[in-house]
Amino acid sequence: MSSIALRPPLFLSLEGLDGSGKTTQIDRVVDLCERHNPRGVVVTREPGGTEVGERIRHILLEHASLHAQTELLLIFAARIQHVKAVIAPALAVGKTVVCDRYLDATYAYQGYGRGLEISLIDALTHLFDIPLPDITLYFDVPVAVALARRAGRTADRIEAEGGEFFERVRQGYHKRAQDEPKRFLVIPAAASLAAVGTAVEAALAGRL
Ligand code: T5A
Repeated sequence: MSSIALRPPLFLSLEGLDGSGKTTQIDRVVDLCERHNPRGVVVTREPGGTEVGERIRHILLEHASLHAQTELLLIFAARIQHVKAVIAPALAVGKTVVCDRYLDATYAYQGYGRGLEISLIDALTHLFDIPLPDITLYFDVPVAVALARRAGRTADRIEAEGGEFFERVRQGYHKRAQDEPKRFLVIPAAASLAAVGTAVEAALAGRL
């Protein structure tokens, strides 16, 4: 068994549709992680997390039009920088990393949403040695709930996609969760704020 398998779960990602409520719950997740790791917690996000990553985020979310393959490679460029400059160094000194969106979003949005080959995302992941999170909290909501929560807010380039796109994205997340049931903790996130918070605590109990 490798030494990686022996370390406690330190790398957590939060995933879900735009408007699923994951960012609202991140402070609770961070509090729980801080209680279990005296070395500290690094909170970060994708796309972003570094100076260059935040610049790429701006292009991804605000540029009028991008080819799907350009979008994918920009996401990987930002991710490589993020892994090398932030995630790997933090994990190496025993800190917990909590990341608002990460690799599963690429499978869900670029793979299932945009229709790019899953094998292409697999290949980039292996080529650039992108680590998987230990735990992924997936906030599951029907598309209609996510859209209603975003109502009245100006949509960015990806949020401006229609309901069918987000149905495919949700299917993509479901497939990822089915394929990796130990890593994915599925949170029924259409419930009230308090109920979702309780579900997050219950899901993480005994896992940190
Ligand atoms: N992207 C990202 C890709 O396409 N590929 C990738 O590989 C990656 C990494 C940016 C975009 O990038 C794309 C996906 C995204 O489109 P982002 O910055 O995480 O990703 O943006 P969003 O997911 O859009 O973040 P949001 O803040 O919009 O959505 P959240 O975090 O899911 O939702 P949140 O917590 O902000 O809540 C939305 C609203 O709902 C309310 C909140 O108060 C808020 O108003 N709310 C609730 N209301 C009722 N009941 C509850 N339980 C609620 N929980 C929250």
